[in-house]
Amino acid sequence: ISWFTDSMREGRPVAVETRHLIQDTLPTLPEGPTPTAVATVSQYACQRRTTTENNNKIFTDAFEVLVEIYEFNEIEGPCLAFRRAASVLKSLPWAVQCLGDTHNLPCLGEHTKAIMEVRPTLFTSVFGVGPKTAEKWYRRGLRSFSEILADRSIRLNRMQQSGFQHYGDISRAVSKAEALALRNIIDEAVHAITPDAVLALTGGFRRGKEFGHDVDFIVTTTEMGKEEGLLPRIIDKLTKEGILLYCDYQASTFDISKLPSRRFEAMDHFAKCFLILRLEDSQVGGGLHIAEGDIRGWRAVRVDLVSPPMDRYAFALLGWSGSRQFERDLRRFARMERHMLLDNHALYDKTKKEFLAATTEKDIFAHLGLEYIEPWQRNA
Ligand code: DCT
Ligand code: MG
Repeated sequence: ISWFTDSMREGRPVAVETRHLIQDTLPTLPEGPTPTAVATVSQYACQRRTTTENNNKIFTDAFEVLVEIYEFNEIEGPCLAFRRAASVLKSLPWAVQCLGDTHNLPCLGEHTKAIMEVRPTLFTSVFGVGPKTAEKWYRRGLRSFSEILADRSIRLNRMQQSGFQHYGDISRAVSKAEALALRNIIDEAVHAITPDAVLALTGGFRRGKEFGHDVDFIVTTTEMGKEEGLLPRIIDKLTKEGILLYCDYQASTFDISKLPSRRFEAMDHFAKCFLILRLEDSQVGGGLHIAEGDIRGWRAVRVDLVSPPMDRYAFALLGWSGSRQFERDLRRFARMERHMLLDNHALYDKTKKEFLAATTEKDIFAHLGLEYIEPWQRNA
């Protein structure tokens, strides 16, 4: 795998026979099933309990590398297949010991022998650089950050400039202590603006993860309508505090009359902002998660704030708590098994032709006829 990811990073074209890659990670496994591996596992992540404890990391890492490659090449079928396979393995309270262990598991079928060329994913690791731009740069013969930064014909947009400027910090994982310190900072800011503010830490940290790539928050007010203008005021406050390094604010385009949304996995319409904030060492219990020898005393961190109206809070919280695979399967389950449409805004019953209200996540699980799954069990 490290040979493979290194090749990808260096942008070397790599022809890969995918089945070999997977099987090379399983060479010493005996054939027959071990007696512990018999319990039935649902094909839906929302009927599995997936904690951060991953007993099959060696396999899920391999699958996730493949997912990345297929995703980059926009080949959906195998991408989804490997994603589901990785997700099933993450839910197992035991480690797969032999190939026979996987016989009764869902989503682990025979996969196509795809031989493909890998293109540079190095550039897409920069905040603000998508696959299209990365490909364009690569085609021009550019192979490193310094070549891009030195190329005068390249105009970086504001987001990409910040992406390069804070590359080291942003590509470094955010610790739980850093996430909690940021919660204090945001909490102080919103409560100075309005006393009826509601703030929730969401995303991976709500699922109990120790590290994340960013910190996600939902922020709103108990009084409906008052959430409008809340994010601009928070942004203003963070600017005055001198800790706002980058901000991309997107106003709400939420329109209740346009629900239910047919577009599967469409981005939600709530007001949101994608930020880079400056976090001081003194603000973090136990100190910043920075490299040894880094004496700046601060680091940059990616933070997302989403601001739904209060009557949409439970849907937004459920949607932003992830994991992405858990959300995908929750929606698929709603559609396939219940004839309902679920997204970050609402739950719609197609049989009864009505919206189902919810003030908590438990309400939504109950509407779907699902056992409640705690956030820390949603690491699918
Ligand atoms: N999400 C969403 N709509 C978006 C973006 C994200 O509903 N436009 C959901 C999917 C998962 C959750 O919000 C948080 O997204 P990420 O921060 O990408 O994932 P994470 O689980 O928090 O992972 P990480 O720890 O790497 O940040
Ligand atoms: Mg996150």
